Parts: sequence; C-alpha cells; structure tokens
Amino acid sequence: MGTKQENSTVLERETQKLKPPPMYKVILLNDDYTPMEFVVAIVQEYFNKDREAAMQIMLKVHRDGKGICGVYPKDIAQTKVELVLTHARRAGHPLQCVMEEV
Ligand code: NFA
Repeated sequence: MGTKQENSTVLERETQKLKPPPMYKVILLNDDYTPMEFVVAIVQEYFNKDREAAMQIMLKVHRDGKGICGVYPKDIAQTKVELVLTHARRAGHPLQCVMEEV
C-alpha cells in the first residue's frame, strides 16, 4: 500500500489516461444507380432502423450526397462497412459506404 500522496498521483494519472475509445460514423454516399428500395433495405438490415427511419436516411443521402447511418466503435464500424459493400457488390450495385472518426 502506498501513501495518500502516491495514491492520489496514480488516480490523477489514470484520470488523464483513460479516454473513451474513438467512435466512427458509418456513412452512405449517393450514386445515380443504386435503387432507393435497396438502400432502404440495407439501412434496415445493417443499422437496426425501422422502415420509416431507413427511408429518411436514404432520402437524406439522395438529396445531400451523404448521410450518417450510425456511430460505432472502430471494429464494429469496419465490419458494417464491409458487410454493406459485400451485399451491394453481390447485388450488382455501386453503393459506397465509408467510415469517419467522430
Ligand atoms: N440516387 C439513387 C437513385 O436515385 C438512390 C440512392 C440513395 C443511391 C442513397 C445511393 C444512396 N436511384
């Protein structure tokens, strides 16, 4: 056991070091070819949104060129990007999905 002074120094050091993990936005990008219904289905399936929320996200991407589907820790965001891209390519659509640190 250390002195009070040593204990408070350790606590201060750990208070400064323990940052929350970085979070990443998973973003869909607009294109001219992917069907709207396909995008809605993707957002529902991979980002746990109901049909209305998925429709709003799809329409935002369509109008603004991009839109956020969710915010996740790095490994989860990477997996979602891979799953979306794999699903889109298998279906023959050019849909793009990227991640960006918050
Ligand atoms: N812009 C596409 C269309 O008009 C729909 C779309 C929305 C594509 C969101 C990609 C992302 N068919």
